[in-house]
Amino acid sequence: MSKTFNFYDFHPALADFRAEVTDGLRAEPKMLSPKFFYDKAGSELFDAITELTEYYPSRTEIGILERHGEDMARLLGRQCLLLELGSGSSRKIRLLLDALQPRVYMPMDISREHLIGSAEALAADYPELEVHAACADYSAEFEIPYGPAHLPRAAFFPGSSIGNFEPTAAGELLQRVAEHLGDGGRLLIGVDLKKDPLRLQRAYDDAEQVTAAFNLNLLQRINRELDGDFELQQFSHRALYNPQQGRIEMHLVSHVDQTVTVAGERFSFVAGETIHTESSYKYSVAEFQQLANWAGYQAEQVWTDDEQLFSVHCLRVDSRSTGGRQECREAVN
Ligand code: AVJ
Repeated sequence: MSKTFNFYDFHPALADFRAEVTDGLRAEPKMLSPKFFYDKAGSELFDAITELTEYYPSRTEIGILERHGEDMARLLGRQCLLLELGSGSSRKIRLLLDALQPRVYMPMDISREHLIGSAEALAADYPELEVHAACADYSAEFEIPYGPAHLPRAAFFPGSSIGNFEPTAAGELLQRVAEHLGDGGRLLIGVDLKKDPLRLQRAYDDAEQVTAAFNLNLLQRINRELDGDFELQQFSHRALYNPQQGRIEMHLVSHVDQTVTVAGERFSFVAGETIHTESSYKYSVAEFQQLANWAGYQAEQVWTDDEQLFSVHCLRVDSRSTGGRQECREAVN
């Protein structure tokens, strides 16, 4: 076992899940946040997605990390406190640990069981490393539960999970991360690139229907945790690329007119109506650098694969670089 393994539980309360879901189902159009995908079954389905032929992001990012990990480690600096947002199975960080040798690794994820299992396994494999795992929703304000002031800070935010946020919210999240890092701190972040819409669409609507199961699992979770009565056969998965917004959208489409009860409240659907369950924004390198600039970072380096499918950016917190007056939306459009 490693020197230190600590676990901090800031998992959102069931009451918050209930309030967000019922608000989202009352809204027009209906929507649910993709952060709710990741219960135990959802995290396992997501791991299965990363193995699919069609889903290029994970394997492409891993290829970039394998190829350029040494350079990345040099930029981030040894002996740092390393925060990871959305650490999931902590598979990618392993590619950097030998070169980076951080003092403290602080994985943060909303999926509690998945986080504990992965962080414990990592702590066992790296006995010199102090591991402080935090179950938290990083889309809201979040705390750094353990932060010795003398350690330089870095953050890792892989997988293009930043794409789940509307550009304005993405900029605000990057700003909050910058505040935690402090001036001179570095953020290594994976960002999926704009590309052929058909390729994108296939990545989110695979032949084996794993992504469909991942999307529909959200209804099952609501049935179980919020006493819902969604009939899963009455909904289907839809993924489409929205070129105006530069994002993949995932929806659950109601096959028929129907009424569903969740947490004692009734919600009506007309045939063809959808629940918008996820957006996954895609950025060109220049668009993302502009967003980063707006959030108070200097773009330091960017790595891509040969096919230009995916990018990994190294950003340096530089509070003078903020494009503060400019609207974040403008920065990316
Ligand atoms: C984990 C948010 C990066 O947007 O590609 C995969 C989630 N959704 N297939 C993504 C996801 C459908 C994934 N992120």
